[in-house]
Amino acid sequence: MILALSGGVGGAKLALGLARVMPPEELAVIVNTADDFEHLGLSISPDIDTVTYTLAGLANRELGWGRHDETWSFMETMEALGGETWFRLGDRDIALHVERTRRLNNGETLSAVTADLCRRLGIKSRVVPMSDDPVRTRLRTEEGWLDFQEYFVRRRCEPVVLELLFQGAGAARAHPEFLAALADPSLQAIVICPSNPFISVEPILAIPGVRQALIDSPAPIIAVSPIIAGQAVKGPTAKMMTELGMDPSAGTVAHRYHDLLDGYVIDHADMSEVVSIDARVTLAQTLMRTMEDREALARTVLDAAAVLRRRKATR
Ligand code: FO1
Repeated sequence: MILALSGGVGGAKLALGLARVMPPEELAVIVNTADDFEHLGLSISPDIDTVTYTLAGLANRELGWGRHDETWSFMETMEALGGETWFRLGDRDIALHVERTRRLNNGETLSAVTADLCRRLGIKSRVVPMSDDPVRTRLRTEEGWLDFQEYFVRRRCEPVVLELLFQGAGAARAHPEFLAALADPSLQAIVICPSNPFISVEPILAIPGVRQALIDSPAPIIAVSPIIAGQAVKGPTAKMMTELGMDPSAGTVAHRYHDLLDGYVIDHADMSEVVSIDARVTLAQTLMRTMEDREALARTVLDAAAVLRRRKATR
């Protein structure tokens, strides 16, 4: 089995690559839920939806979120009625939010609803929320504290970020399937996808016991850099790093994961970073434009993990 930690668009791309180059039922994706929020009376889980739509082949690849087969009558009518339209909800997408909200209000857990919706969408891999307890990213900016989607969508990541807070992380319980996978001797690799380390990966690591369970796991941990030549492929990663006083580089991300990494995959453009990284580095093309790119990077990650597993076993 392969475990992938994912959030956002980059994570979903690699998760799809992995699901296509291995038996998809042997892949479990642990998804960040700290981007979740309540909006228009709906419980919205963007990173779960990005992975779900991507694995189901329904994702809008231009936007990086939502569905490709979308219409916008609901949003147009909300506009006409003076409702909130800064967070765009397509007509098909909104059915998912309405149905998930109904089931959560009926007392089902986020993971149970997610598993059932993925089954209905024909997804063979497991998509598991990092926790069924609420965790919410909040950002202290020069304009005060902002909820995540307020910062990310409404303000288009413009405010300068001074501090991040994962509200509720300290009281959240890692999902049992997540912890069971980490302890499973048949686990072949733990892949930290090329997601934003601050807003997609660190909320997962902030849950009590997760970091230690990762370190104790028999499986090697291999991350893919979300930064190529000092730039984020998508989203505010590099901007956040600079604002938080860090050098926006592949090496800095590796240092953020410090004691966790056995392996690290960086782009050929970042070859000079190799010397500063305390893990087994693999150079690859990490920009995923095509399906072939996604599959090639996934194969590279799995091959590197196989080498690391042999080394870990002999230690
Ligand atoms: N991102 C935007 O930049 N603008 C939007 O209007 C927007 C709507 C949206 C609706 C559903 C959904 O699942 C995601 C949506 N996103 C939108 C993306 C979302 O904010 C991000 O994918 C994550 O929160 C960050 O990874």
